[in-house]
Amino acid sequence: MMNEGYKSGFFSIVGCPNVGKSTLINRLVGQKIAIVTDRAQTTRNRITGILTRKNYQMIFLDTPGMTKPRNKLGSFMQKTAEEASKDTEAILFVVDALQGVRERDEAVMKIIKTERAPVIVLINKCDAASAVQMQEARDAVAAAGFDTVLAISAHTGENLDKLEALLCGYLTEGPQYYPEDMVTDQPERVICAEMIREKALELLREEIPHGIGVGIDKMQMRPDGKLTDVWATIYCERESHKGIIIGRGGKMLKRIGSEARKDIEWLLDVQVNLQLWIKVKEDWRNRQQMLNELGYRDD
Ligand SMILES: Nc1nc2c(ncn2[C@@H]2O[C@H](COP(=O)(O)OP(=O)(O)OP(=O)(O)O)[C@@H](O)[C@H]2O)c(=O)[nH]1
Ligand SMILES: [Mg+2]
Repeated sequence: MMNEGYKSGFFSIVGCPNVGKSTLINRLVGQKIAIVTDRAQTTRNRITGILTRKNYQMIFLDTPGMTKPRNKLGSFMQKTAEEASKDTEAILFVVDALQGVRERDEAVMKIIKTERAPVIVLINKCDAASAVQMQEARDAVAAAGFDTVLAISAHTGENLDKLEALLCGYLTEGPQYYPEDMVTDQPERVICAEMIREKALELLREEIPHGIGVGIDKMQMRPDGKLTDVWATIYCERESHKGIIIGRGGKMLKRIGSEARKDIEWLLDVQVNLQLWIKVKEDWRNRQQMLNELGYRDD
C-alpha cells in the first residue's frame, strides 16, 4: 500500500547479550514476540517487530547478542546480528547501565561504526541503575564517539515515547510494508517453539539450557475448534542432560510443558494440549543439518 506522505523504515537492535534488546522490541510493538530471560544468549534468530501508526510504520529487527562464537550455532548468531544492520535507517545499539559499558560493548561499537547507518545508543535499565551508573554509561558512550544517546527502560517503557519521536526523524517516504494488525513476521509455530525454549532456559541450570533446541513437529486444531494439539521435540546434547530435563518422576518436563502451554494458549487464544518429546542429538550445535531443521539457516 502506498499513501501520499506515508513514511516507513527499518531499525536494527543490536548489542551484547542480556542488555534488554528483546524486552525492548516487545515493548515497542506492545506484544511478546521475542522470548526474554535473565540468561545471556537467549535470542538466536533475527526477529522482526512491526509498529504501525496512522502515518508511518517502523520495522524493528531484534538480533542475537554479539559475542565470540563457540560453535556453528554461535557463528550463525553472530552473522545474523551483523547482517541485520545492513540497509537499515539507523542502528539502535543497546547497552546495559547496570553492567556498565565494558570491553565487550566496545568490540560491538567497533563493528557498527563501520556500517553506513547512523547509530543511536540506548542506555537501558534506567529504572534499576543508579544516577552514577547512568552517568558512567553516558561518559563511556561519549568517549567512544557516539553523540545520539537516550536513557530508556525497556522494562517500564520509560522514554520509549521519546525514542519513537526520535526515530520518526529517520523515516523516509515509503510504503506500509505490513498490514496494520501484524506485529511480527514470525510464524506461530516458531513463537511456540521459542516459548518452550524460554521455559527450559528459565528452569534448567548451568550449561544445559544453551544446548537446547526446540522444534514443533505438528500443530493441529481438533474438528470442534476448541482444542489445538501441539507436538514438540526438545533436542539436547547428552543422555545425562535428557535425564535432567525429564527430572525426577518426570517433574521437570511437566513443569516446562505446563508453563509453556499457558503462554501458547495465550498466543493462540485456544486451549492447547502440549506433548513434549526429548531427543539426544550429540553436538547438534555444530551440525548444519540440525541447525537448518531448527530454523537457524543462512539464507
Ligand atoms: N531492570 C530492568 N531489567 C531489564 C530491562 N530490560 C531488560 N531487562 C532484563 O534483562 C534481562 C535480559 O533481557 P533480554 O531482553 O532477554 O536481553 P537481550 O539483550 O535480548 O539478550 P540476548 O537475547 O541474550 O542477547 C531480562 O532478565 C530482562 O527482564 C530494563 O529496562 N530494566
Ligand atoms: Mg534477546
